[in-house]
Amino acid sequence: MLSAAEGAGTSEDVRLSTYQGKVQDYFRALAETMQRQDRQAVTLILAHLHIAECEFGGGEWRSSVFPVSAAMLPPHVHYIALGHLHKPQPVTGAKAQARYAGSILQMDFGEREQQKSVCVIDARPGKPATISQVTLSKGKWLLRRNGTAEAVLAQVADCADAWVEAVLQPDGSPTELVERIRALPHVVALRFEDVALAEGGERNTYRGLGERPATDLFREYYKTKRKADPGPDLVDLFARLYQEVSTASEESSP
Ligand SMILES: [Mn+2]
Repeated sequence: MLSAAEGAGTSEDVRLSTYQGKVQDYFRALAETMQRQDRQAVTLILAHLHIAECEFGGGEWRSSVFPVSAAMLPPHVHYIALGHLHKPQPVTGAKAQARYAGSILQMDFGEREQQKSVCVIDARPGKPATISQVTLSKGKWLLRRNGTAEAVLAQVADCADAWVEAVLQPDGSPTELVERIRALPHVVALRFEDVALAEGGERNTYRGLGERPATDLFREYYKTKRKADPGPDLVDLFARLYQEVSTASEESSP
């Protein structure tokens, strides 16, 4: 919606309000057109939007879409089907029935607790649409399992209907056991728990090599590899991923 020329040389705030203004104009024009045309028509809107009041699933590419308010969605429409957020949810602040059906698969280990579903919309002229949510039961789940290598191996050995992230306690488990877990075809990630976090210690964002922030270390590494400084977007992305990985063992319970 924003041309390169509109985005170039402007601040993030200006780009955000330009985008929001365009979304609002677009929906106004759409609503007017619908009003002028057949009043007995079934009206549906499909949009790829980030509604600010809604919740992320976890695996979305967060920086790629500006947020807009639910209040911008037009009224007098049977149903507004939204995409972008992976968590299935209704849009409560909208003036028409609006929902994110959500992704049909768990796209990230952060979405591992989410029951995925699809929506069936029954819309007829002159009546409110009815929405039924259908739970999806096929496909592979994402699971995270924590514990000693022995315990994790026992739990995940026959989890063939899931993709598993194994988070092992760094308790000096025999390498042979760790390698057996790693070799399981459905174990897609294996890492060791952070001891300080597991024991409820203060999270130190700067842990690692000395006392230097991870982003500094990343900048230095990038420079040695590419002979140039990383762009601010890349550093932001790194910081976000680093943060996610650093907090991952905090949110999981054994
Ligand atoms: Mn998207």
